[in-house]
Amino acid sequence: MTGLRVVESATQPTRTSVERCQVLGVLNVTPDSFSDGGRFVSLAAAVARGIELVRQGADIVDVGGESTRPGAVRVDEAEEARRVIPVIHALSAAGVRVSVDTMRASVAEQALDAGAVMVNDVSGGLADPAMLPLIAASRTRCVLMHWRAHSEVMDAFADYHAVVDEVGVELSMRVDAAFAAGVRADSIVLDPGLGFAKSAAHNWSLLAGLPVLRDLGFPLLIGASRKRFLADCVDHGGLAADSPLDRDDASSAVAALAAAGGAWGVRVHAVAPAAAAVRVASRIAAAGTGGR
Ligand code: PMM
Repeated sequence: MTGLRVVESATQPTRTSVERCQVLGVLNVTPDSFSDGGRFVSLAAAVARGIELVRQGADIVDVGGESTRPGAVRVDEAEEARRVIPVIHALSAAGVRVSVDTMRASVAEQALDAGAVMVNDVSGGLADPAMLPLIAASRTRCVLMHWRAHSEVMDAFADYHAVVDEVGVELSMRVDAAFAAGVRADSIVLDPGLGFAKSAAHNWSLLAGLPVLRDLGFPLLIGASRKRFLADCVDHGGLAADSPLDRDDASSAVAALAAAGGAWGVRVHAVAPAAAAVRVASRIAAAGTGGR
């Protein structure tokens, strides 16, 4: 595998097989996200949903104010902040661990001030040159996701010869950029970015390639929930169309398998079944290490 760098595990946060995979519950405060857009746009509805996600088993609530579905047009910075900051403030004040799903350093900074404990940047620091320096200065945990272009045009970039290797190399480049900005190794979580400039076949290959991506030496987050490629696995009972909500069972199956495969976390909309799935994986892993 040329170019794919494996980081020495001694300097990286390690995750033993019995630690439980983290569940990130998705809270999109957007009018237009593909599966939950428009449901939680009022502050009260969004906060109530965030608390409900924790009750269902979310370890972290991932709050986003900008849709990244294929073809989505960007919102401006002020509008994104207006959507997410009050929600993050209220949830953090209620004791919820919140991450902010944003590509903008200014929004991330306001979110950290409002109590967020993690920054989830789907562009891996590519969209805003101020993001990695902010992560370094704040010493906050960050998710660097594999990303090639903004959602409006990303489908044109779904071109790979060997998707797992190429995503690994491109993630390693983001790690290098993060290190150059002063980000600490133990702050970094990597994410292959399922659905972002990826075809269905690419997404399946990346899931199959989880062990290769783990060899990069960083915790891995997997975001398959409700994505279009899962429609293949859904029996529509004879109906032609499916909706994103029909993909929750398949999403939970991916959560279980990702957890069993050593993922640090899964990002899901339907938290309760995914929380059960990762706990099942954790029980099996624990039994396997000491039950004989
Ligand atoms: N997917 C979406 C949004 N944010 N963040 C990470 N780290 N990984 C993902 O796969 C990811 C993400 C798009 O899904 P949504 O519109 O349902 O939130």
